[in-house]
Amino acid sequence: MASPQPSLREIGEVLLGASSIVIASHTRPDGDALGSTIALADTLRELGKTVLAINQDGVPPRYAFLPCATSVHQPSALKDKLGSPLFVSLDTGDPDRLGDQVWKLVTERHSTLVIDHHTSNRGYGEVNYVDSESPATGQIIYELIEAMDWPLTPTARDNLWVAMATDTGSFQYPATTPRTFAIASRLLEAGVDLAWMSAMLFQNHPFRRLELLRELLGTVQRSSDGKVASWKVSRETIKRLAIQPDDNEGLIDQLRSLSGVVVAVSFEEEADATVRISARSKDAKQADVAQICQAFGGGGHRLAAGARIQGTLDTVAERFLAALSQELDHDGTP
Ligand SMILES: [Mn+2]
Repeated sequence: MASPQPSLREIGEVLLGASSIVIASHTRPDGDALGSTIALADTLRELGKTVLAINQDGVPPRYAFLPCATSVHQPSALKDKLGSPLFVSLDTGDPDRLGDQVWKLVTERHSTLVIDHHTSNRGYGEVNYVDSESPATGQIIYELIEAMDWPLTPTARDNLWVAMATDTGSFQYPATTPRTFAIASRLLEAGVDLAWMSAMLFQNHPFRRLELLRELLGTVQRSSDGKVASWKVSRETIKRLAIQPDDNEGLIDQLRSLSGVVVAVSFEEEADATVRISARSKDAKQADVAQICQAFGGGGHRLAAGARIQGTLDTVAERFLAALSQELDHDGTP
């Protein structure tokens, strides 16, 4: 069972007490998962530790620009060269999300440190630092570096910026706090190249993403009250455009950004007659999408959740949108 929350300094001491360390984060890694991993790994290397950063899926092309992105390896790189390292899991609420190869490594070791900000995290390590109020794991890593008075390397600085900028939706989501801006300000003072960083993050998309958007726009549906907007994409289209898993990241905001829309939903046909649903809410009081997705076997956060349902694209969309409109009709708001 998880022990009471340790202090950041205690976490720092755990890290200092290990001579070799493996750091991993969840599969299909995002900016926070990768940014936190690279930043912590670089900091610990600076302190003389032997560190290996791993991710079961490696670094997707979209994040290849991250400083030291090539220092993140796939689990096969581990072999036996590190002996019995301390294992650190970052930004991963559920150990299943580390991927089976990484999880196997964890269960072979005895010491696991978990640092995360997912509310659902039950503390599956020997030591767990879970701060669900933090908008990004990267913000926790920054606080750790500061609490320990460790040097902020240029690599850590840039990667922490990416972690925080992406997980806060460019400092827009409600979990963003004054502290987030204070840290962002310090990272800028320390030399983050904001123009380059923003160009890499937001103006560096492959053309096929625009082709995908063109297809999606042709399928837009809006509920009669205008509160739900959705679109869908078939397996055939995904194949024809050679769409990669990351290509649609953030596109759904085109729907959520509409005036009057409370929930945006994207339906994506997958192999095995399954449809992947992504739902984004603007207002958790009117629509808690985590709850709706849980009813379909999925999960997530109140404003961002998902599920996978068996069925055809049209039948799944119909079922999900019907459940959603019922929820919106009974939201209890005046
Ligand atoms: Mn995160």
